[in-house]
Amino acid sequence: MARNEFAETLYDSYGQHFAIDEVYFESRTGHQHLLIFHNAKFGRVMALDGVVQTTERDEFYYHEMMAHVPLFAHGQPRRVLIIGGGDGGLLREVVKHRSVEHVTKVEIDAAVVDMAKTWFPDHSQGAFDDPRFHLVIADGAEFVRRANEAYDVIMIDSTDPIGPGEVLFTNDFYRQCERNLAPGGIMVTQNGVPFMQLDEVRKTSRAFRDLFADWHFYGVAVPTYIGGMMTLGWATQDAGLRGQSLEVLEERFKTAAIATRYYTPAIHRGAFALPRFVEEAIGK
Ligand code: AG3
Repeated sequence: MARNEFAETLYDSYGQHFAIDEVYFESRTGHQHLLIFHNAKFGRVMALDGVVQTTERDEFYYHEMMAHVPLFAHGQPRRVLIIGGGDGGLLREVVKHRSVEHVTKVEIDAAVVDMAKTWFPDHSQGAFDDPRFHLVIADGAEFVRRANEAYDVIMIDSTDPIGPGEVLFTNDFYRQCERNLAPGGIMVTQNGVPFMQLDEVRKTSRAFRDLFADWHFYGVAVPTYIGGMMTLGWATQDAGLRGQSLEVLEERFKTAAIATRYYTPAIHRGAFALPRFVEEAIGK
């Protein structure tokens, strides 16, 4: 393939470029444009519609923070729902928790799951074959509208709100998720890089305000989600879970004996401290 550079198209006047050593896969899947290539610094890279979704080298920042913050804050998560996350990296972290008995993952694009199994085996590390795991290929918004479940944690591992991911940022979608949470349940969301996408966090905060007794955002600076830290949304009816003490988190983390490369209980606590401009945008 006569192509040796990938230029991300997420932002108009600023962006990141990757040298491509080799293109492994490229296609229009029916839902989106999928590209998988190799880069010397980041290893295998997956882009959807011109936007980097995940890379072998830095995926652990995002997947560990999206999984372990709600799961350790909850304490006894048994039922987990993942919307999106076709690459399986988030699922890998979720199934490390022994209390989890059931994980459903709803992915709109079967091609992403298939190609991730082929090209990103280190993301899922066998998690797609875990007996607790159920894969549903469907529209996530449709799924939660029809579902009548009680999940302990719902994780929205979405693309940006452009194309198939757009509906996963609407008030109605968040309302349907809330309806499918068990008492003490927590929802976490991918909410963009606030320096670049402040409106996303602002819009989501307005929706959360109407629906949840306790909501906030927490940060993680993922190298290939350029523009500084990304915000992940936090929403629950249980106001005690966000402030879980360091002692409790340390104890749970130790007992779980889960090996991490980014997550620590101290980072968990600190991640909820937000820059002033983000606090202002979300009205706190
Ligand atoms: N989905 C989040 C990609 C967000 C990219 N957005 C951005 N850089 N603003 C990742 C899927 C990983 N499982």
